[in-house]
Amino acid sequence: MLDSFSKAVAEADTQTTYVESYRIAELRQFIETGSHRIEIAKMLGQQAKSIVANAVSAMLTENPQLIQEGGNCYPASRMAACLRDGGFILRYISYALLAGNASVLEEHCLFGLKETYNTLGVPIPSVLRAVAVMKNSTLELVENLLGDSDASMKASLVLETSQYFDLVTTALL
Ligand code: PEB
Repeated sequence: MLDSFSKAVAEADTQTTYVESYRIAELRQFIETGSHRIEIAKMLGQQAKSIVANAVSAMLTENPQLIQEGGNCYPASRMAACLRDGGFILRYISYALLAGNASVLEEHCLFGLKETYNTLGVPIPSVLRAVAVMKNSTLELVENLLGDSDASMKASLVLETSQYFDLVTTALL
């Protein structure tokens, strides 16, 4: 599991060099975005329940068979597992945003997830739909949170957030 700093150091160590100047520039940019990353992580923690609940309920509205007998969100214990999974995914995305690096998301959440879902019969298209709704609402919340802060910094954090969601999708395809 890496963050922006450990990644730069590990890479330099492998090459037995000082941290290269383009990496130094990336670290400078990472530091400049630091307080925004903290704000985003805090906001996601506070909004997680509603982000997840809205996404799962949108998914269920479009596909109500999931909560009927035989559906993967039936009975309530499976529904709870589904909400919990949505929360896990969002939480690992918040860690990646804090770290400025996807490895925590990839190694601790996404690794083997597709296989787990296939084994359990969790319908992946429905997971993808819930993730897509979480992505849309999270991006909107991040945009609002960053308000009128520096436009390019805001754009790059929104893009980074969006890329972490895309990693989730790619891992499940
Ligand atoms: C991944 N999800 C489930 C299980 C695991 C995960 C390991 C099996 C064991 C258990 O139930 O705890 N666990 C989860 C995860 C991490 C982790 C992401 C990351 C750290 O440790 N069912 C649906 C929806 C979808 C869903 C489409 C969006 O119909 C999820 C929610 N996951 C779902 C359900 C189960 C499950 C388990 C319903 C229970 C399946 C079952 O018990 O048959």
